[in-house]
Amino acid sequence: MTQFTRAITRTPSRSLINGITSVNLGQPDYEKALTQHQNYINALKKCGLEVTCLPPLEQYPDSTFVEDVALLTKNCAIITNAGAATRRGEIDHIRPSIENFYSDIEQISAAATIEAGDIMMVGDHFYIGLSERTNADGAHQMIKALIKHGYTGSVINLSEVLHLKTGLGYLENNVLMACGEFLQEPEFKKYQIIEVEQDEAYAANSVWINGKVLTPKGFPNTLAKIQKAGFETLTVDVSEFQKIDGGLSCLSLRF
Ligand code: CIR
Repeated sequence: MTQFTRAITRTPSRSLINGITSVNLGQPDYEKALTQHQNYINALKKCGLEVTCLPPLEQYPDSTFVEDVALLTKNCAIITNAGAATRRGEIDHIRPSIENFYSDIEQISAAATIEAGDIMMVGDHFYIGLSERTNADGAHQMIKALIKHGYTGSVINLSEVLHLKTGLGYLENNVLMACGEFLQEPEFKKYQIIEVEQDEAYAANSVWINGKVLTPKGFPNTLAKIQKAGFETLTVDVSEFQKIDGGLSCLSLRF
């Protein structure tokens, strides 16, 4: 079971209110987002992580979602190439902070696109979602880089949600939270599934960190299911990030 020691986050920029969105929940309230972000960092610290918080990037409204621009593992760091054109420049700003922790950094090359919200780690295996943001070439390059560093990878098709982890969260111990299209996925039959109902779909993106499960506030049925499965939970309000399609996992790189 992977134990994490560190996390990287980025303070939301004022431009956050113009982040890409597919939901109709209104614009985020910036001041509220800042408070929620601070509470999120505090929750990461409660899970035992040392958090490096990077400064806001006004030119990139979605740059607080640092998870998408890199994959950090015990063995390697791989910088992605965002599928969303407005997010591509974020990689140049994440690199210096990653260089503080990794000496050998891989980079997915242009034309191939992949966002790490589409990557779910299960032990030494990485599932990669083929989505609007992640193409086959991106997945292929990522799997090649992972194999080079002692891991394996495979692809999962998705069509209903933004990223693979929008509808999935691996809680270790063979337990997988799943919603919607992923409930029928043959590849996931081997896991103990916690089914997330459609009206609580946002809570499928809950995150296991060092024995605790971080889960978004406001989804009581899913919270009860996670607790019933034996996990200690920590709930954080991230309503302002939900308004621009951001889940709990995408607000940090954990390694
Ligand atoms: C975007 O569309 O890129 C952002 N508004 C949300 C990114 C969420 N990231 C994630 O789920 N890993």
